[in-house]
Amino acid sequence: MDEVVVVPQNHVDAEEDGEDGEEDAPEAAGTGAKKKKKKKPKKKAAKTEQQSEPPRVGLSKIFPDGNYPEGELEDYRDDNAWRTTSEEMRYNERMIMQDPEQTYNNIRKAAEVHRQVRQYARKVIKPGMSMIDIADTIENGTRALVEENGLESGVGFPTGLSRNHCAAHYSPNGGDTQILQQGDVMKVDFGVHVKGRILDSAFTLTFDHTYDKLLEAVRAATNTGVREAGIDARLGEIAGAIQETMESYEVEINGKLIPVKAIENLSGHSINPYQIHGGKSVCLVKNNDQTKMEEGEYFAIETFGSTGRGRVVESGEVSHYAKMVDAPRIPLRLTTAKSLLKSINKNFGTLPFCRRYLDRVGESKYLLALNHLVAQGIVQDYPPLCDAPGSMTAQFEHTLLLRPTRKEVLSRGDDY
Ligand code: 57R
Ligand code: CO
Repeated sequence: MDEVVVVPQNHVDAEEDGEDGEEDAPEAAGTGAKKKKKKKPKKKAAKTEQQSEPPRVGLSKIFPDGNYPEGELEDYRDDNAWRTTSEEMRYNERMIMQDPEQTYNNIRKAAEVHRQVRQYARKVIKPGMSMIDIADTIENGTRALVEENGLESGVGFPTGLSRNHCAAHYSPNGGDTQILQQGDVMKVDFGVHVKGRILDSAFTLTFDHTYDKLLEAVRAATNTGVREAGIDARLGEIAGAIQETMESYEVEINGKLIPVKAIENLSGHSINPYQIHGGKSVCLVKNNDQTKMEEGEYFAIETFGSTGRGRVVESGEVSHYAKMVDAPRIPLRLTTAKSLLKSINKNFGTLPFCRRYLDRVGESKYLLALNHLVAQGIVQDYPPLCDAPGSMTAQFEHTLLLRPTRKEVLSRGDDY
C-alpha cells in the first residue's frame, strides 16, 4: 500500500487567522466587581481536510460547503461589454447556481480535480515509467478526488499520452509495454466529469529543453484562442488569430531553424453534457467558418503545434472509442456485440472510453464484438493521430464557459 503523505493545500482556514471577531465587551461601568464575562466557546469552523499524496481525498471533504473555486474570469469586450454589470445577466446566473443540474459548481469541482491531479502528475511522471503506470496514476487520482459514482461523476475520457510525432488519441491498451523516454515530448490530455459536465484540459511534458520553443509557441497560441473566444466570436477568426501566434515561432534543432506549424486537421471543440465533441470545431488555421460562439456554451480551446508537415494521419492501434450520440438502433445478430453494447451503455453511455476501461469493468475477449459495433456505426473508433515520424508535436488545452456576465477559463491554474 503506497504511503500516504498529507500535503498542505494553499487555501486559508478562517480559523487560523486568530481573529475570533468578537471584541471584548467594555468594562461594566462603576460596578467595581469586574463581572467576569463568560467567554462564549469559540465556534469551530468546519476543519477542511488536506489533500494527500498520492491524492486520494475526495474534494467534497476539502470543500464541505460544495462551493468550488471559480476559474479565471475575463470580461467580454466590445458589444458584449454590457454583460459584466447587467442585472438581468447576474439574475440568470443566480438561477443557474440554484439548479443542481446546471450549477457551475459541477464543472468547477471537475476543474479543481484536474488541477490537483495534474499537480501531482507533473511531480511524479519521470522517464522510465511505463505508459500504463502513468495512466493509472492519473486515473486513480481522478476517480478518488471526483468521488467517482457511476455516470454521475468520474473520468471524462481516456487519458491521452500521445508522444513525439503523435499528437492525439493514444492511450495504452492492456499489455502495452512502452516506457517513457528522456527525449520524449508527451501530451497529457485527461478529462474529469461531474453530472456529464466534462472538463477537458491538456499540457505537454518534456524532460530536456530541446523543444522549449515549441512548447512556448503552443502555450501562447492556446492563450490567444482563449483570449479571442467570446459570445458572438466567429470560429474562423479565432482560428486565424491562433495560427498567427503559433506560426510567429520557430525552433532551433541542431543549429537549424524549423518553423512551428499549426496542425491544420486538429481542432478545439464545443462540449455538451456527456458529449466530448459538441459539434462546433475551433480549427487552428485561418478559415471562413462564420459559425458564432453562443452564451452558455462550453468550449475546449486546444492548439497543436508541429515541427513536421502540420497535418496528422491515423496511425497505430486504436484505444479510444465512444458510442455515437445518435447511434442507429439496429438489431444486433452477434450476441457478444449485444452484451458488450449493454455494458457500454451501463458504464459509459456516450462518454468516451478505452479498452483498459472495458478490462476494468470485467469485459474480456471483446475485440470482435467491439469492431462489430464500430462497423455497424454504433460506436466510433478514434485511432491515434500522428504527424510525420521524426517531427515533434505539442499541445495545451483549456475548457472555458461563456457565462451570461463574463467568460470563465475553468481549468486555468498556476501551471498553465
Ligand atoms: O480533443 C474517444 C475522445 N476531440 C477524446 C477526446 O481534433 C475527443 O480531430 C474526442 O475519445 C474523442 C480533431 N478535429 C477534427 C474534427 C478536425 C481532435 C484533437 C484533440 C481532441 C482529442 C479531439 C479531437 N476531436 N475531438 C475530443
Ligand atoms: Co479536447
